[in-house]
Amino acid sequence: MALLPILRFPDPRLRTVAKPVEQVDDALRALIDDMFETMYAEPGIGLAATQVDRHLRLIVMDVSDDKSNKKVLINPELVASSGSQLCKEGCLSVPTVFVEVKRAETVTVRALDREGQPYEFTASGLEAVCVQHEIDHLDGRVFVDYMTPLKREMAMKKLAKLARAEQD
Ligand code: GNR
Ligand code: NI
Repeated sequence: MALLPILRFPDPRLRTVAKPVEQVDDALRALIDDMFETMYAEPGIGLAATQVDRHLRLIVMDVSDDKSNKKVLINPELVASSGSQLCKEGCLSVPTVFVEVKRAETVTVRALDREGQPYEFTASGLEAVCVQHEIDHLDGRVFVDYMTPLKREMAMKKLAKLARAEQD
């Protein structure tokens, strides 16, 4: 197992549109394990392969406090969504920045699990937010895209300052 480096906004690689996974094999499962380890270490509630510079349609998630709700989503598809909610979102690729984003309240997702078996689940609340946030990553979108230009400019400056502070 290994901790993987996470790409930081505005890294252009975060704009890559991920390709479907063609084979669910041991190599992919090793990546899944590393992604969970990285997500829990941060800590975060979700991680898209895009964020670790692997441009495959793969997401790991766990919105629980006790590692009891692990989900692997391979080639996820949003099959239904309804309602709306506002959630203050954060992103491991955009540290220290939090923004309210309007998302669907409930989503139904079809995906493959870590054995390559298809399954479907319905999520609401924070878990639904997380699914939508992660699928955005797979499509090259980052939550800062939903900010007003002024707020986005402020966030960019904050991130640049943080990056400088980390260098010293
Ligand atoms: O850890 C995370 N927390 C979070 C909180 C509110 C809305 C979305 C998220 S996802 C984020 C992890 C991450 O960046 N996933 O891509
Ligand atoms: Ni994110």
